[in-house]
Amino acid sequence: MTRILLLGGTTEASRLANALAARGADAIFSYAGRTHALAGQPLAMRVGGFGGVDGLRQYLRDEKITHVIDATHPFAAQMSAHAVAACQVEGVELCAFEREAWSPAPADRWTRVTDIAAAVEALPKTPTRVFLAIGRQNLQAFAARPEHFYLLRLVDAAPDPLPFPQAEAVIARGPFTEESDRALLETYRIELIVAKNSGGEGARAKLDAARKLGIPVILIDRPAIPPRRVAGTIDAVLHWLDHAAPPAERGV
Ligand code: 3Y8
Ligand code: NAP
Repeated sequence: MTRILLLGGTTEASRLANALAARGADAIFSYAGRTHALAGQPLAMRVGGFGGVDGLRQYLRDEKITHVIDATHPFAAQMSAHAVAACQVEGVELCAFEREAWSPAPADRWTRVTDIAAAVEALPKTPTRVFLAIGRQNLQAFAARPEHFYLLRLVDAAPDPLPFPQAEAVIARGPFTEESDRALLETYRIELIVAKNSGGEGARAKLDAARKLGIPVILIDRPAIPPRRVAGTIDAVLHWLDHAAPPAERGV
């Protein structure tokens, strides 16, 4: 009997949840619980970490999960690594539902960097008005460059004071549109964007607006994730679900 754990937190995960609900799949949607007022899902939901690889293994056994779909964000590398490890040991089928990384159009003015620290390094030497569109978890690294003005976009209001003297935060939960992001860039007279190469549709509006306005972008590459099966479309995931090897006989 197929029982699915869907590791969510992206636009693609929400779309896949609808497709699974439409076919009456026995599936549980999992959020980390990173934000308040999480978007609802048409599946049973669980919220919060599993307690590392061992906690996830226990959960797979307790819930008799036969298939895990990792539809987490490309920067949720720890969750993805834990899913690879736990499914391997427990003999549970795993498939990632991952969106392509963004690649530049001719008019894009992108500087690709490998990680957050490299993005800080790549900031201009002269004071600049920066849209720091990387969320909340990695802001501390930019405290080293207080000379810039930072516009932040957070899902929830920042609990503690921001780690730099010149900053403003807008509170918004995407997906975003090109026109609203263009208005944001113009209102705050943004001269540079720092963003993650998240891929997908929900976060790319700011890059399309930047291209139209001729604003340069520092784009952070995705972290490495251990090898696993990857599907790029909902149909490919559903095909895998229907044809993946039956769950290996698991010891009691
Ligand atoms: C908690 C679920 C859906 C999913 C929507 C996508 C699109 C909108 C764009 C910008 C970039 C950023 C951030 C972003 C986007 C989607 C998608 C995406 C980027 C929610 C969500 C959760 C999170 C966690 C949150 C992080 C933060 C990252 C903001 C829900 C809304 C910057 C990533 O305050 C915090 O701690 C926020 C943390 C991880 C990155 C960070 O390091 O701060 N996402 N985002 C999920 C959970 O608890 O499991 O709240 O309902 C989901 C979405 N965020 O259902 O339609 O699919 O990518 N999310 C990035 O890509 O750069 C915003 O502002 O332009
Ligand atoms: P992460 O760094 O890869 O994971 C840190 C820990 O958070 C994991 O080890 C796990 O805790 C828990 N966790 C992460 N995703 C989970 C999920 N879907 N269900 C249950 N537990 C989860 O993750 P992150 O980057 O903080 O992302 C957290 C959530 O936000 C994910 O759902 C992700 O899809 C979403 N998101 C992240 C980004 C981003 O930029 N990172 C962007 C958009 C959406 P335990 O070790 O205790 O099991």
